[in-house]
Amino acid sequence: MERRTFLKNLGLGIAATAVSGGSVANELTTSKNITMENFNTHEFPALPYAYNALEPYIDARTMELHYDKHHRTYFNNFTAAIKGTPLENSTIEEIFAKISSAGDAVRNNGGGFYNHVIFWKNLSAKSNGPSQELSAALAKEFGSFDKFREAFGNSAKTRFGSGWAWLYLTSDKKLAIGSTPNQDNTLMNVSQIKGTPLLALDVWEHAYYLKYQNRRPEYIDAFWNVVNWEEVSRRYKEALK
Ligand code: MN3
Repeated sequence: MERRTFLKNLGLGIAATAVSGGSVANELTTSKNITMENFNTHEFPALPYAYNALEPYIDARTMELHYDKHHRTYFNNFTAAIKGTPLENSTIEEIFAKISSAGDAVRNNGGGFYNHVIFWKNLSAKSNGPSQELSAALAKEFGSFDKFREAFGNSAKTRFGSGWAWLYLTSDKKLAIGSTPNQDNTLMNVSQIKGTPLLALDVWEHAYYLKYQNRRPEYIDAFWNVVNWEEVSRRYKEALK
């Protein structure tokens, strides 16, 4: 099967768009509910690879439970929580911009739904480096690529309890690193750190406990082997517009 067809069958509008340009892009951007990452709030997207694709860094059993149980439950609960509310047909950005008035069920499950979609897409068995553009911006902001990784890793390692580490672009187009608790993210009006998410790392125990038990730092170090820099670079370019 051709790559494009394969990706399309998986429901990966973005990847197909990136490969083909043109007609698919037009089709997707005409829908009001689909935004920067072609994010459809009414659809549970397919995992963009097999459960075992990220072995040995992230094991197949963890991926299966994480995607098919944890992530799916967030989606189902989000769908139930937002149904019949004024935000039901809003974009995910609009929902997060008003999240303080949407209630805890929408906040926790909407965040859980969205954050994992970003997370799956920024992982890949084939991990290259960032684009020249992003690479230069990371070096400028953090000193070097290694220093960026160290700062991001520290943010992930020091998040107390459950949450997420982020590389994000602030409204004044600066790269920044930070973490959010629970299923919050940088698009939420309640978040202390705000901007467009570029790279996400799930540091809930369910993301690593089967393989790494309590050794979160080992999981974080392994994560760098499976970062989909192509996707992170695409998001950066998109967010700069
Ligand atoms: Mn998770």
